[in-house]
Amino acid sequence: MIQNDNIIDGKSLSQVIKQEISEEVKKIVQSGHRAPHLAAILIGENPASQSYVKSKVRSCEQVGFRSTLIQKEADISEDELLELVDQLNKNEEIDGFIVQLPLPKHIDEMKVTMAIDPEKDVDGFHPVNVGKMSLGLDCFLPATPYGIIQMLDRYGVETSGKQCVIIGRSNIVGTPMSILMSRKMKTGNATVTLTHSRTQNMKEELLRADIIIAAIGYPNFVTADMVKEGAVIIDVGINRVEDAAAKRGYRLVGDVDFEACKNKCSLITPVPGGVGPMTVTSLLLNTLKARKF
Ligand code: L34
Repeated sequence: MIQNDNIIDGKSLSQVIKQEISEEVKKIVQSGHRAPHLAAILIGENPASQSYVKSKVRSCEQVGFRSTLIQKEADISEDELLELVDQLNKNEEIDGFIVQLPLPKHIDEMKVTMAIDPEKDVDGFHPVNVGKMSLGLDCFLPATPYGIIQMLDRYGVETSGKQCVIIGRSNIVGTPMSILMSRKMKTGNATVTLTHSRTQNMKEELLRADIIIAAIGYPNFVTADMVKEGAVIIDVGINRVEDAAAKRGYRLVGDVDFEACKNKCSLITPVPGGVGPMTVTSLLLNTLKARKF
């Protein structure tokens, strides 16, 4: 990657990886096979979910994948959704699929996740994939953590023996990230601290960190006084903050006070253009992996 500042450019890196994926797709198609095919189920009208799923579909087109978007009203019953999942499990034309979260309150997210065939679970959310990840077995890694690992790897961030402090213990980011960063492998071997809402002395914990991974969904939570000189900062937060001056009426801010922290750290991911695009690209990598012959 071309580097002329201390920004980890997730948008550019995702373009590079998409280019690599499209080369693979060309080879698949040239050898007479059909291209990988991703399906996405989108329930309801959540604007953020709509925008993320749209970006996933657009990215499929960019790399030559087939994609199918299934949109349903927010009042769909849990049984209907489970039926839809079952159809996708059985559809041999579809290699992998996702159910975009969050789901409406009357639907049990874990029940739906557990209904997905683990071999088509390109989000890596099914307990079988989470279990395999914990044991270091081959599996689908959840897209956001997978994207972060690739950013650290391709920007040459040394993680072995480093202090990594993660903020947030969600099933889709904080918890899997803590497992991956402590694994005995390249871009792993870190000493991991998983902090959360009950953590005492958050500032003290963060000041020890060589690598900070912020995933709490609280705008500008990490301020410059909480960051050690030279630390690497990965900002997973995508918070919509009202802004009358902005075109869409809001702007996106991360969990980190970017402007203040960027002068103190050695590397930092921006929001937007950091972890978000890498999440989408990692989903494509999982779908490529799911394509079986
Ligand atoms: N099932 N649900 C399922 N799988 C996922 O992997 C997700 N996630 C998270 C929410 N729910 C999910 C996503 O897709 C978050 N997420 C996601 C995907 C893409 C982006 C952000 C979050 C993204 O592209 N962000 C852009 C800005 C987008 C905008 O303008 O709103 C960025 O540059 O950060």
